[in-house]
Amino acid sequence: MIRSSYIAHLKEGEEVLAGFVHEKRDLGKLLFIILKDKTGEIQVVFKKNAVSEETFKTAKKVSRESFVKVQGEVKSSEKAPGGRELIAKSIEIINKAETPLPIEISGKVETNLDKRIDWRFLDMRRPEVMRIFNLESKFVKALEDFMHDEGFTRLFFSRITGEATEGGADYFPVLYFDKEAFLAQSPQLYKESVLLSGIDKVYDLGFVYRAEPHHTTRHLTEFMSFDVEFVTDEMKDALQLQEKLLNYAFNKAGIEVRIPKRFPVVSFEEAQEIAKSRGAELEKHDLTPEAERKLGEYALESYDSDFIFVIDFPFEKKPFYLMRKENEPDLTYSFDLLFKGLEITSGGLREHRYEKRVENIKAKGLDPEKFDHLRFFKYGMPPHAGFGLGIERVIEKALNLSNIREATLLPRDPERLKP
Ligand code: AMO
Repeated sequence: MIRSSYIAHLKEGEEVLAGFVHEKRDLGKLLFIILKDKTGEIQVVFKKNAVSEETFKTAKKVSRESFVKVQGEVKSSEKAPGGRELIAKSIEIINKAETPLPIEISGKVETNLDKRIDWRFLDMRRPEVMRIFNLESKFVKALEDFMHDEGFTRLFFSRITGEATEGGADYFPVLYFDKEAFLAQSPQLYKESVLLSGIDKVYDLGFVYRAEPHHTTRHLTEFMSFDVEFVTDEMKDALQLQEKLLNYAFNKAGIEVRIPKRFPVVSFEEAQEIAKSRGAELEKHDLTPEAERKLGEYALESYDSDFIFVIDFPFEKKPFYLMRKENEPDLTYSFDLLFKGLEITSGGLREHRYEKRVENIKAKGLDPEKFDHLRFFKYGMPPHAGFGLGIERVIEKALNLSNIREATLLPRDPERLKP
């Protein structure tokens, strides 16, 4: 038996605990070890006269962050942190930690992020780091629960593809025998095409890949994309679905954010004006990161909301698969959702009509012959909409972290492939 209880669930009486030595204090005849596991910490007391000489010696020499098993009696104690302590009878060093530690994990001194990620699994022994990934796990479970309750089917789309999903650039080529292949930039063309089957609500969750040589706090080359697609002929259904989904998931995961039932919505044109009036540099056909931040401030000040939709983006900077507006073909039925001033989802109403879709591809200067999925669009494709949500960005913003890498277990960027 490795343990009789986790630390947070201890009852008074005899217990066996296993965990890491967080801290050691040697007072001569008394020795304190702060033992931690994933649930919490407890003070373990070794009294020289109450344990064997062997036990006391072992406790004295154990190095910080070693994995140990201790047996003893849990007693309530007013002086002990957390109101209880373990009076030790024995200790076993199951696996010792080398000294010195490669990074500081006591929380007393900050190690820089890059170094921490070099040692990610050790870094996770800090409760505030562990918390990030526990919250992510809860949040994702809530997303999935919601989708199932709403009648969505979870499908698994391949991440090896012969099609450049998002329009052509920024893909990782793969050595695939004698063929040209890429790591998928998104399951976009599959999640749309499958609607031909009769399944009318689908989601997928998995890594996607972008060979963007960015060195920013919001870009990864591999990120977890929550992809949703469903049959509808109105974009507003996709906005509403996101409102309900995010309200449910944040609430279920116990993450506190300013989230109204209905999110404010502004058009791209209005968004540009708002950002400009707040001093942001603009780009003609897209929101700059600075404009996104200004819109985040605007949403908070005007609507007490951490969320705001921007809709109707120019076709110029949006992918070919979006439907262009009937009377304003330079614009698309599209949206981005900003959370605390950062884009966390994008999507829209898609072009489901074969001929128009081909036109869109050509308008982007792309060759329809290169898009295998098009053939499915000839056989009764229903109108549809959907979106993709970047999990790491949501967690980063939800916890007010300053870099997407903080919210990514094993970040991949142009420099990093380890661990
Ligand atoms: P898009 O490329 O906007 O859309 O991506 C969707 C969401 O994914 C996140 N994201 C990223 N996260 C980390 N690093 C990156 N390099 C990165 N790029 C994007 C963002 C973004 O909002 N197929 C469409 C979605 C759709 O229309 O359904 C797509 O991939 O949170």
